[in-house]
Amino acid sequence: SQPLDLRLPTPGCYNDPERAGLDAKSVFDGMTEHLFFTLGKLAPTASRHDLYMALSYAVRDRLMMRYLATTEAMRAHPQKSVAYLSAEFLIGPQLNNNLLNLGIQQEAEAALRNFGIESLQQILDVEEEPGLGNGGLGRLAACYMESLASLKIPATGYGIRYEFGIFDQLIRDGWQVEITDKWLKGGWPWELPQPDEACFVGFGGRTESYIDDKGSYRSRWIPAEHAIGIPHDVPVLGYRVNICDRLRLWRADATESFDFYAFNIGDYYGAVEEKVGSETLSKVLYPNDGTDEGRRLRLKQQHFFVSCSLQDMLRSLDNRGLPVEDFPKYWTVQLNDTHPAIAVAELMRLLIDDRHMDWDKAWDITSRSVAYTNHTLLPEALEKWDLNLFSSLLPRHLELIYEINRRFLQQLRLRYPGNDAIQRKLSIIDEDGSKAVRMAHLATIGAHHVNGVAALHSDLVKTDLLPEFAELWPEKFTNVTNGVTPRRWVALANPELSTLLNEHIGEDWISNMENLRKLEERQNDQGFLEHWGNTKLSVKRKLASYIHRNTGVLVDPSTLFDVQVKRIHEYKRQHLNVLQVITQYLRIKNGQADGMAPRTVIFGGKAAPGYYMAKLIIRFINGIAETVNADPDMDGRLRVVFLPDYNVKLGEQVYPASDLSEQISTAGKEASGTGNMKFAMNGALTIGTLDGANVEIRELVGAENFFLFGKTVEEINDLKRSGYNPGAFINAMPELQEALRLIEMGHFSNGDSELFRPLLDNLTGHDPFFVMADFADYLRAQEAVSLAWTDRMHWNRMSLLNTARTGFFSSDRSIGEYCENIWNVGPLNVDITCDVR
Ligand code: 6GP
Repeated sequence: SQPLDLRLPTPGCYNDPERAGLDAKSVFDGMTEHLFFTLGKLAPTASRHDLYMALSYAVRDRLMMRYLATTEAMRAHPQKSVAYLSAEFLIGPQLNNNLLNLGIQQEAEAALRNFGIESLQQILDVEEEPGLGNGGLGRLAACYMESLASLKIPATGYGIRYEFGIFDQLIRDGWQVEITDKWLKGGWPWELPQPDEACFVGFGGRTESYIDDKGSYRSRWIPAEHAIGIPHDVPVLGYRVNICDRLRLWRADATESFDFYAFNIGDYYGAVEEKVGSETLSKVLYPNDGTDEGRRLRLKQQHFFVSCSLQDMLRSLDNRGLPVEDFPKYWTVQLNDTHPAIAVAELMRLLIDDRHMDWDKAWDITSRSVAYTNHTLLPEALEKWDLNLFSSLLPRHLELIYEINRRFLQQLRLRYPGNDAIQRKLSIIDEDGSKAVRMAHLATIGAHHVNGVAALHSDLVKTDLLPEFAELWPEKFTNVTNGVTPRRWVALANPELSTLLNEHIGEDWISNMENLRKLEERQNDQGFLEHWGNTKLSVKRKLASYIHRNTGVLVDPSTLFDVQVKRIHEYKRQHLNVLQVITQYLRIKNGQADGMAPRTVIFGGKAAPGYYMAKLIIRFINGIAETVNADPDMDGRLRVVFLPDYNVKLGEQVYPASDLSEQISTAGKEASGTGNMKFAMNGALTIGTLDGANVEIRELVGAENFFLFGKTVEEINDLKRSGYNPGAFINAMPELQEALRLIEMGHFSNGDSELFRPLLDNLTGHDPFFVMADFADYLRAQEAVSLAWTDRMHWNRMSLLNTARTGFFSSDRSIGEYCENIWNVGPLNVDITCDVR
C-alpha cells in the first residue's frame, strides 16, 4: 500500500529519530516550549510536577503522528475495528509506558538532566494514576487495549471518564478510611477533549406509537431528560509500532448549562440545578469489585456510556459513507461483563427507531456484532435490575427487551415443548419475587459468543452458571484465558530483570513472550542462577525501602517476601493467610520453628466501603502486624506489613519484588486472577488452589514448581452437599484452636475480645468460603515453601522456570485468540512517510 501523505506538522520518520522528534534534544526543546507556553513556567523555577507535565505534553505530541495516521488510515481504507465496552479502565501511570513504547526512555532521561533532574524515576514518582477501575476487570481492559495496539489491531476502548475514581485508602488505627480520589486536581495531560463529537442520551419519560409516512406502526421514545456525553480521548500507543489506538471516555454534561427561564425570574440556584444533576452521571466510580449495588445512578451510567459509544460507532460509518447494514463488517463490540449489556437493547433501538430498520435486520446486525465476556460466578455480582426502576429510566428499552424475550421464549418452546420451568429459568425477566431484568441473560441471548476468562471458569460458566443456554447454543460458548501486558508488568515494572533477559536471550521477549522459553537452557547454570537470585534481591531492596518510608516497618530484603495483593474479599481468603501467620508466630513463640523460613508477609488491597467483613479483615491484618512487629522474638524471623492504597503504581513495585505469590481463593470462586500471572512472570513461585488461571499456571510451569493445596471444586461441592461443618475441621487441629483462642482473648487487639468476634463467629459458624476446610493443607504447603527456601539454588531454578514458562499469559496471546476466534479482525498497516512537511 502507498505510504500516507498526511501533511502533518511534525516531521515523521520512525527510523530517523531527529526528524521524528524522538532524539534527546527534540524532547528537551519540546519540554521547554510546553513549560513556557502551555504551563506558563520558567525552567529555573519549575517544580517536579511542572517537569512531569512538560515532559508528558512533549511525549503526547510525539504520539500524535501515529495517532492521526491511524485515524486517517481507517478513514481512507476502512476495515473492522474493535469496540471494547467497559465501565472500567484501570490504565495506571501513562508516561513511562509511552516512553517505552516510543523507545525514548533514555532520551527523556537525558532531556531531564538538562533541567537538573538526575533520574527519570524522580519525575515518574510524581505522576498521579487515574483510578478508573476497581480491580481485575478494569486492569484487564487496560492490558487488552495495550495489546490491541501492539498487535496493530484498530480499536477503541469505550468507557466513562469518572471525575473521582476508586477511593484512596488510608489506614487509621488499623482501619481502612476512604478518601475521594481527586486524580484530575493537578491537571491530566494525556487526554484530548473532543466537544464537537458530543452525543445526546435520553432518560426516563415515555414511549408512544405513531404511523410513519409509509403507513407502518412505529414506536418512539420521548425521554424526560437528556445528558450530553463529551468524549475525552486517550491515545494508546502499541509497542514500537505505528498504530496508536484510543480510549474514548465519556464525560457527562448538562444539555443546557443554564436554564434561562429560571435565571430570568431570578432563580439563580434553580438555574444551575439541572447542570448539577446531569454532571453527577460521570462523577464517581462505584467502588464495588464483583458485587452489584443495583442503584439507579449506576444504571444511568451504564446506559449513558453505552448509548454514546454506539452512536459514535454508527456516526463513524456515516462519516465514511459506509452503509449502516455493514455495521458488523466494521465494528465488533465486546461487552466487558454485563455492565455494558444494555448495548443489546440500545443498538436495536438505534437501528429500529432512529434508522427505521425492520426487526429481523436489526437483530441480525446486533447479534452478529456483540459478544460478551463473563468475569465472575459470584451470585451477588450478577446484575439484575428491578423492573420498576428499569422501566422508569429506560421505558423504550424495556419494550424492546420484552420483544427480544418473546421471540427467544418462542424458540425455547419449540425446542422444549411443555417445559415451563426452563422458560422461567432462562427468561430475561426474573419473575420469582419482585420482577427484575437479568442482564447476563440479555447479554447471552444477544451475543454471538460468550466467554469465560480461564479454562476452569469457562467450564463452570457452561456447567453451573448458564447450563441451559450452553445446551441450546453450544457453539456460542468459549474460553479465552486472561493475560497481562509484558510491557508494563515486566519491561517497565522490572528493569533489573529486563536487563538480565535482554543480555541473555535478546529483546524479542517483549513482543513475543514465548521466547522466554530460551531461559530453560540456563536452568542448571549455577552462575546464572546466582545472578538470577541477586537480581531479585536488588529489587526487594527497593521495596524494603518503600515499606520503611511508607509504613515505618523495617524489613529484611533477604527474608522470603510472601505477598498477597488484590481486592480484599472473603472468597480471596486473606484471613486464611493471616491465620497461618498466627500459627507461625505461635511456633516461634513455642520454640517449634526450626526450619521455618524467615518471612516478610505483605498484604495490600482495598475493601468495598460497604463490605463490613472485608474491612474487618483489614483491621485483622493490621492487628496481627502490630503484635508481631513489636515482639522482639519475631526479629529476623517474621514481619507482617499492610501496604496502604494498593493501586497499579504500587503493583509495579510489588510484583517484581516477590518470592511467593498467594493465590488462595476457594476453588470455583476466582474466575481467573491476573495478579497470579504478573507474579509468576516476575519469577515468584505460587502457593495456590486449583482455581481460575492457577490451574493453567501450574500446568505450564510444572507441578514441581508450584505449591498446590486445598480442596477442588468437586470436593467443595461435596462438602456443601453433605452439610459442611467447620467445627469438625477445627477439632482436628490443635494449632488452629490455639490460634483462634488467642484471637478471641484479644491478643491481637490490645485485649479487646469483641473486636474480631464477627470474623471468628463467621469462620467457626458456617464458614462460607471453607477456610477451615483448607487450613491444614495450606499449612502443609507453607511448610513445603519453607523447606524449598533453604536450598536457594533450587529455589532460583524454580523461579527461573516460572518466568521461562509463563509467556502464555501475555495479553498478546489472549488478544490474538479474541481476534481469531471471536472478533474476526486483523492488523492495520500504517506507513508514515519521512518527508511530509
Ligand atoms: C474479575 C475476577 O474476579 C478475576 O478473577 C478476573 O481475573 C478479572 O475479573 C478479569 O477477568 N472480576 C471482576 O473484577 C468483576 O467485577 C464482575 O466481575
